[in-house]
Amino acid sequence: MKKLIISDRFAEILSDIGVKSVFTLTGGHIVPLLDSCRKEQIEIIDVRHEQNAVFAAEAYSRISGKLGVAIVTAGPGFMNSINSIATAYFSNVPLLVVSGRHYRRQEGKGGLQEFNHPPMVDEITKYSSTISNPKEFEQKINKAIKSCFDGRGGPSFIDIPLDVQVELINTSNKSPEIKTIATLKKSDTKKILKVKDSISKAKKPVLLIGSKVEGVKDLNKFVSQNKLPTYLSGQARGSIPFRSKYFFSRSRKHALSECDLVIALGVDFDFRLKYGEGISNEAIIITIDPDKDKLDWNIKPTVSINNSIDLIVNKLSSYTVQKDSKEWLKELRSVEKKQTKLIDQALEGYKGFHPEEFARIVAQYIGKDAIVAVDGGDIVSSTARRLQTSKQGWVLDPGPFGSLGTGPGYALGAKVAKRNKKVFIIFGDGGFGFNGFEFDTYIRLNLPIIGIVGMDGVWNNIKTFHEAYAPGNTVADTLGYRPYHKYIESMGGYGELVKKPEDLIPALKRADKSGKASLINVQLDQVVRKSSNYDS
Ligand SMILES: Cc1ncc(C[n+]2csc(CCOP(=O)(O)OP(=O)(O)O)c2C)c(N)n1
Ligand SMILES: [Mg+2]
Repeated sequence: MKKLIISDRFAEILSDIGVKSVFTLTGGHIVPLLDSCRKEQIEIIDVRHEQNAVFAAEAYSRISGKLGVAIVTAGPGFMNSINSIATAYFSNVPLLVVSGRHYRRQEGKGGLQEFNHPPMVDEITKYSSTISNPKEFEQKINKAIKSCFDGRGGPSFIDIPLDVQVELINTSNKSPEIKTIATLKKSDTKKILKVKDSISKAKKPVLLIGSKVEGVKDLNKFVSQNKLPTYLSGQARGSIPFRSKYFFSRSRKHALSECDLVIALGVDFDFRLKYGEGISNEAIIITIDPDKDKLDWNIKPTVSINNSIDLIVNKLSSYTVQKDSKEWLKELRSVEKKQTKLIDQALEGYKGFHPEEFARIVAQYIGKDAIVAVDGGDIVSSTARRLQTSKQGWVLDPGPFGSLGTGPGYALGAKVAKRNKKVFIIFGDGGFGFNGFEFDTYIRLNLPIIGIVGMDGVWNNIKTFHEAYAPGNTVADTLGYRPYHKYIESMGGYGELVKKPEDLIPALKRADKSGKASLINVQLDQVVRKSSNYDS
């Protein structure tokens, strides 16, 4: 037993569970917490908007596999973080948000920034609570941290009154165990044999990979051994190599309507999969998910296994199945080719700077081995589809909550987690406007993150939808062309405007060479494309 003030014990726990960096924007209600992190030699990364502290903590968690932690001040600081907490919740990312809180003796008196935070985030956290009694600290912080890893994982929230942060407590030195070791249940073994049997009988199998496949060691072996055409959700990008002959991205609709078997690993059958409605009635559906509620969300699975994906895939990949998928793979490959041709046709003989051309060049430049945050509408969907990332989870997209503004925070968290890796952000010009001011943080902290803005002068993704709703009468859809690059330059970063496709790669090379936080602002034509998803 030893005596520590609560904020010191808090920092000690973070250290014990491997947290090396925390993200924050300062405020009077969190000074003791920040001071204790400093004493514990935890790196403190301070940003310009609390939203980005939490987005950064999310990316830190996704990229490093450690718990992401954000510390925000009471009242408005907390309020600013809510969108990001929701984003992490819907993307199932383990994350601890800690907020300061007014003195206990001021409760109900209208003190500065007095607010009862936990009820606001109950809906979007695994656990949320106030630590008002110092004696409850160990138990509550343990519960908050452990809850982050429940099921698929998600954010937890605690707030600690300023006076409680400096209370002395007796502590036992025991910090929470954050990783539980998954074990096979009896019923799982039977189900695994059923899955194996279904795979061997299937003539037209499809593998869908959603989230929670980070660290699934035998995924590639499982895919190639069973010759499974595989489709990845945004968050699963890089789970199988871009060049794998089982990697497919443009034929999913066709595959699902024609298949006889769907294996879904950590998949949400939400709007992104048309609520499961496009799946052939003949298909056997197998769902494997650490989150029980997701096993039959919008679908009726034939077999469902509620366990760690790593464990189940490991067992499944110990079987060798003889099967011939040649015809099926050929069929899907030809659908992919047709789709690619359709997109590329738009570029044939095109005179200006088409967004698809931007997507092609940017994806080519970024290559396989960089982390990419994506933040925008149409420009992001076109570019993300072409990215060749072959590292699990290294495309950081906002997930199903679909918030704009995630890019700067995500890139920051990723760069802090992996300093020696290149980190890019692909922005729409709309997306850039939300949190582009974080470039100041990159400049201050000397982080050479490269942003690329696809500047088409409009909120294109919504303009397209609006145009279909009220042809010729769209409103609130115009941004115009702006010198975003000059703003970065004026702050001490590197910036360039690019207007021609052939100038883009040289500009990116110069940005890279500058070693500075950079923004390449790419002026594109405004081209109507159908990518919105509001009608289903
Ligand atoms: C915080 C937030 N506000 C509004 C939206 C609605 N929205 C989705 S896409 C989009 C347009 C994005 O424009 P831009 O980033 O310029 O990309 P473009 O579609 O023009 O390529 C908007 C406004 C959103 N998703 N998130
Ligand atoms: Mg735009």
